[in-house]
Amino acid sequence: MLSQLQNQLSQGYRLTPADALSLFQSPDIFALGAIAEKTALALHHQNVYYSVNRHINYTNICSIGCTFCHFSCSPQDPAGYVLTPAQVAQLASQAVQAQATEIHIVGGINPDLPYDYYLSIIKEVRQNCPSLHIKAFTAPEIIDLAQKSSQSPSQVLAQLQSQGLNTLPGGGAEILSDKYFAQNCPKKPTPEQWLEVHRAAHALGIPTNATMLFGYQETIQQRIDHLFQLRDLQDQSLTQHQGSFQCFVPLPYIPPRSTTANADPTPSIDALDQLRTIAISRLVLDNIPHIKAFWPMLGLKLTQVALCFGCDDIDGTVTEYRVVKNSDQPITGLTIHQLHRFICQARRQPVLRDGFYNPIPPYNND
Ligand code: V47
Repeated sequence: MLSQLQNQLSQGYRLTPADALSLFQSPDIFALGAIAEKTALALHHQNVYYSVNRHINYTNICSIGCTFCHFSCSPQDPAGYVLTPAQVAQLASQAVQAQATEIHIVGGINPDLPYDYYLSIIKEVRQNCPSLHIKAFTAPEIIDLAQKSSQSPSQVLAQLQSQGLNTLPGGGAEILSDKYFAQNCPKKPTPEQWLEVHRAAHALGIPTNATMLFGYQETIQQRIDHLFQLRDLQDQSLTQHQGSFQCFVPLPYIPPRSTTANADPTPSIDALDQLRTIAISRLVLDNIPHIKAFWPMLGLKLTQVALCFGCDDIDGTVTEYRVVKNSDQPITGLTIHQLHRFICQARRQPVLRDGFYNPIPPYNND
């Protein structure tokens, strides 16, 4: 199958779910990777996109309790925190001083935070940082806001947009399967609600991202179904709406620190499975322009390899990352210089981008 696939794809053939299953079963990881790499090169040439950005988590208090999440804590937990909108805006201003062009703001589903709190975050960041790209709030947060304000997700999105929201991040999709959600995150807004929020955002002209959490309890068939649901929604959005998915972000499951530190040195999800999943994502999602290797979760070494398996984006400098940890401290960011060197080592061209993937003239830092 792999020997013919490259030709078929170049003639516009679209993979079927059965094709994707055979690719997951194929032992030839390098042939698969080469096809995904060619596909990415045809779309983006040598370019690898990055942003100067900061991830801000305004609260870790969450009432949802997903079994895979080691970031959140219950409303009663003393380790819980909430940043005020002014504190979020201050972090955003600091990021701008450090040349950031994009901010990624997400948090837990905190029952004590009122609707106005979220509007104030966007409003205050926008007032303090007029030209900063604001990517904020996952689909479950938008559903929570709709419930808090007795509005539809579309009305909430329109209000956030009017305050200065630019795009939505892709979190909260996990594996888009009712059965998976019932097992691992029964209190979370459903897969259909996740799709509804992204559909509504696209209808309002708000571009969004999509994630897939893989390597945690799901079957290969569920991964495939997830990818095809995204491809179907994107087909609709591209024909009917102004907005669409800009980027797909495959997120490998990271176990809690205590598990990482135990006697078993083998990772819970193997590197080849991660690369295979990334390559197949590139091939199935033929209508989503960018595939992101999110280095805080993939790790830097595998991120570099992922650039040869279909990825063309590595998120950015990040500054700090709290959702998963590789020590007791948050993951700290990379400098622009480090990102450049890292991308060049993979024989790719670093391209600083804005939040809509427009290239920004690079800083003179080589
Ligand atoms: O929705 C939670 C996942 C997501 C774990 O849109 C975990 O550009 C691995 O969505 N191991 C949040 N993953 C992160 C996210 C994201 C990250 C980077 C860029 C973008 C983007 C989006 O992280 C959650 C969940 O699916 N997650 N726990 C874990 N232990």
